[in-house]
Amino acid sequence: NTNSNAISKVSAQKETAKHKSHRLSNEIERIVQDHLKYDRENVSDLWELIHHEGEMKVYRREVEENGIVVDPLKCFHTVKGVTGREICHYFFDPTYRMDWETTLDSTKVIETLDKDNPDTLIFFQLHKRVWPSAQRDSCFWSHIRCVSTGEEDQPLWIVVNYTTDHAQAPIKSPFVRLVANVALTCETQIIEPPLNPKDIKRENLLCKLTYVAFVNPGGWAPAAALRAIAKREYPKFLKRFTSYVIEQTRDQPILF
Ligand code: H15
Repeated sequence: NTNSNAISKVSAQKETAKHKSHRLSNEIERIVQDHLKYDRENVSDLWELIHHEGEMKVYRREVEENGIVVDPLKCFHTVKGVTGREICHYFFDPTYRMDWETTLDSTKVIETLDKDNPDTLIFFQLHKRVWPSAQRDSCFWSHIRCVSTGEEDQPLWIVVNYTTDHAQAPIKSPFVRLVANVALTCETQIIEPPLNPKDIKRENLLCKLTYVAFVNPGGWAPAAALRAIAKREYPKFLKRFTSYVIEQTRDQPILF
């Protein structure tokens, strides 16, 4: 089964600490540490709550750079019955991307940085043309990682998507390149833990999810349309994606 195969390849990093470094190692380390430091912090009053539905809260700050909308976005959500590892796995693995993504025309992996430890992939994606301006594409490294916290606690899982250049993905008009720094961080909680950890059922699982997105459209796009799309699409993504993970894992053994 490709599913458990991919999962076990990534989990290898939990056991063995040593990995080959590659041309992106330093950048990845810096960006991941930044996300681990700041993302789970609660929002200040500079953030506006733009969507609240059940456990889901979506915030944004209206920011423009040279007349281009680059609104930072931050979402908190709580998902029942799944682990952080499961959520991050389905977000990272290209096998499932088109099952839950509704804003893409295509996705392609153009490089696996370390084949012995495939925790970093380079994606080239074509985004659906959604507003009256040029179609966007993106090229980014995507990195998945498990971070140990205290002895008692479940580890954190994080996926970061960060724009990069690649010889196999030159910028070609009429496409405009999106610039992004996106992170999904997940924390698993065990509610009413049974005496024997082996007896943990899906109903004992709660996953605290944080999703942070800094996306620069890379060129002019109508501000009002862009903000309306973001306000609609991010909550839609969170609902669809988390429901997808619940559905996929429902009858599967729990992956901690
Ligand atoms: O995070 C999401 N999707 C991943 C996996 O496909 C890619 C994303 C990324 C976006 C842009 C560049 C690089 C990487 O991390 C879910 C994204 C939900 C998108 C909601 C649409 C908002 C539209 C307004 C901003 C323009 C960005 C277009 C996607």
